[in-house]
Amino acid sequence: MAEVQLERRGSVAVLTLDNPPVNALSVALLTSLAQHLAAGLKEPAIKAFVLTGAGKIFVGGADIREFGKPRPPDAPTLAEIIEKIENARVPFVAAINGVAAGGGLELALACHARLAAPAARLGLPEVKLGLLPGAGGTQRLPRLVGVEAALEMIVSGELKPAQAGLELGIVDAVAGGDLLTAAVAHAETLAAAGKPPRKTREIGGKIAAANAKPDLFAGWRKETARRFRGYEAPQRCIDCVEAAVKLPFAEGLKAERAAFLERVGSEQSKALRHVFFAEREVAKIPDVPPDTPTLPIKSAAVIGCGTMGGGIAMNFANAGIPVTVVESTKEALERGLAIIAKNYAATAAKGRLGQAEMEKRIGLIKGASSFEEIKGADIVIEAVFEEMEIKKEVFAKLDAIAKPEAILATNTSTLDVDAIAAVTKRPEKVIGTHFFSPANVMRLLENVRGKKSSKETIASVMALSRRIGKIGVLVGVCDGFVGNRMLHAYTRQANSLILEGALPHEVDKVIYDFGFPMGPFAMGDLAGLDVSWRIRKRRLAEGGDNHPAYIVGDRLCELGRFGQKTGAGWFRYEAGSRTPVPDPLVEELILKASAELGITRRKIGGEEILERCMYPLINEGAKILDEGLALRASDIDIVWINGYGFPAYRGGPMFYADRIGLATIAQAMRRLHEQHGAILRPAALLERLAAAGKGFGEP
Ligand code: T1G
Ligand code: NAD
Repeated sequence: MAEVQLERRGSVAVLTLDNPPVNALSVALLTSLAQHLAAGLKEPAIKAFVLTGAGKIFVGGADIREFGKPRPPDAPTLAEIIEKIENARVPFVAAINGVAAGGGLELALACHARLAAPAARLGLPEVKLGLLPGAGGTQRLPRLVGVEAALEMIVSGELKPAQAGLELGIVDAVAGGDLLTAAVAHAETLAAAGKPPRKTREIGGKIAAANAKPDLFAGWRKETARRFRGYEAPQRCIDCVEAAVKLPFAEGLKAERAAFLERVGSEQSKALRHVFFAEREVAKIPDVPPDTPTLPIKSAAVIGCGTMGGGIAMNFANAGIPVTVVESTKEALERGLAIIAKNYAATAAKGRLGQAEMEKRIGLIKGASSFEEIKGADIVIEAVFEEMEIKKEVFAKLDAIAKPEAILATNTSTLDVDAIAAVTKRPEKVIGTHFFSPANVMRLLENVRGKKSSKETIASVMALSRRIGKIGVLVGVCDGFVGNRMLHAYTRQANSLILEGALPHEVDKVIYDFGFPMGPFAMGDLAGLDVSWRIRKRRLAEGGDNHPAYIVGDRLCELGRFGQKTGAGWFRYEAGSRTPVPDPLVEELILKASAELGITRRKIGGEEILERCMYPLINEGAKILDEGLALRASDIDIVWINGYGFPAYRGGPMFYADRIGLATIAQAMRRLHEQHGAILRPAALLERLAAAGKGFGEP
């Protein structure tokens, strides 16, 4: 039950905010706090207050689940409580015992002093929820840390460690010993000083300094528009900090409040709040309870040190786990290890990794050319060529050599994990761990559950995903799993559109403007057109349909145009540049293919391009959900946001579909089905939910 506990320590009242798991400032907690304040501030024997949080967290902010929900009319607001604290007759000291985020930090900023535990972290991450600090954070933080430091914290939403909080001037001290004791002593000192408590709102020096830089905000708006392209909240944050500089405190506070209320109702904030909870839901597997035992992973091995293997190995080293990479030849091994060292050196050169830490990580990666050397590994991840026979051969050898409890995982992007597991005597220990390129950077990890993967194996790789800094999403076995299967539906339509009348740069512009980092053709050039060409040829060899949509893509590959790595693909690339340049030769190939297929080219507008690319992708997501190959629609959103650059401020494809309305999407799919045939038949689940007036997000 959310409540505030009161403990008297002499003349100091300690108020502990208790609302597990993160002491979110729910209506219930704020009500309890308001009651204690009302009583305590009337109690003359109380000379000071200390605020702290129960457990390991100070306060995780306002209760995000309550946004947009009706509030009891007489419920106290955070802003009202903050006013009471800042204007109190006695000093308030915040004892920041852990994370102080959002409204939690705003509460601390209203106190008259702040002490932090060494492990505490402080920040205003509201912008990540499409919001802005709505309880004085944009007005009080600049007064404490200066305008530019405040802009950096509020626009990025990053949490700062306690020591940085001290250096910035947010906290007055980092308490090495018992925090509460230090805070009570500090409160007694302030009370004994007999001076009116220092109000953050009255600290003006650092604000005034900003007036000397007239272009400050224009510069921040320009840079922020580039850094957070498409996101609305960062700009609103800048508006509010500017108000702190340009307006008297009370006016600034009003401006912030109005901006905050506009944000709460915005589509982008609804989408980003959905993403916040979706990122936490992915870890919950209905039939794998949280207390399922997991295999301790103390050492790892990676088979194949090519494009993916090297990045995968770096993830383990980055998490402090010793890892051995095995290659088929000495040259390939040396090449792979050299690329790893080069990647680390590049990160260090950007100042994002210290020399000692770099050497430590490289030291954790060992090369080997025989499987014998990895027989002690707790998990082995295979990342060899995408050929079934080679993978089966590797798994049969691993099964014979690896210790019985070891997990054997495959990084295949399309092949049947069950077929691979079947060549081992431990299919319960086999699972897919589908990383995304570059594997040491992309946050997404599709964990592919085989028919026989045990709950322990699943729980172990889901826990490992978090440990190596990935978002693990559990998916089922099918061709391309969740991400690549939907990608296939999307790129197929993009390829059809250029045969019907559009050009690659036109399609890419629509998708770029929608919020993706790049369109499907530039993305193909980045990933390498030969990768999907090889998969198409395999599918054809397995009796798959030879749809003409890829006719131009195939011809580019036959010409050796594999994209950036060959200097040309759908676009041309100047030496040393990654900027796609439209190429008349490609346009010629496209016009020729249209003519060959007897297609009369037509003008295709942006709306049609967007619909034709996004709706079939969503439709494929509906099929995947219906087949039970994804646990929730929000899991699909997390796959697409973290693996394919779907704009998070649109919530992911399934959330985006729900905002448009499934009836609209179903109707459009029916039209596309009529025009383009069975490949675009509306998914049964889409039709069912549309008919029921429901969304993918509803149970
Ligand atoms: N409200 C409601 N639920 C929350 C929550 C919050 N603020 N923060 C976390 N949870 C839930 C979360 O969904 C999960 O639930 C559980 O708590 C544990 O979370 C006026 C308007 C604090 C750093 O943006 O960043 O204040 O899945 O797994 O890894 O200006 O949670 O178990 O059911 O993330 O230890 C601003 C959000 C709010 C911070 C802890 N605050 N939280 O990380 O735990 S807006 C934030 C976090 C605001 C004011 C404005 C992290 C954390 P479940 P967890 P963690
Ligand atoms: P790659 O060709 O870059 O690397 C494969 C490496 O495996 C080569 O270095 C090769 O020497 C080595 N190898 C082959 N047979 C071996 C054996 N028997 N023992 C040891 N090493 C062996 O390929 P890649 O792009 O890294 O792809 C590897 C796997 O990851 C494939 O299954 C692919 O589908 C998958 N994948 C690739 C990407 C991507 O974007 N490239 C993304 C996700 C998954």
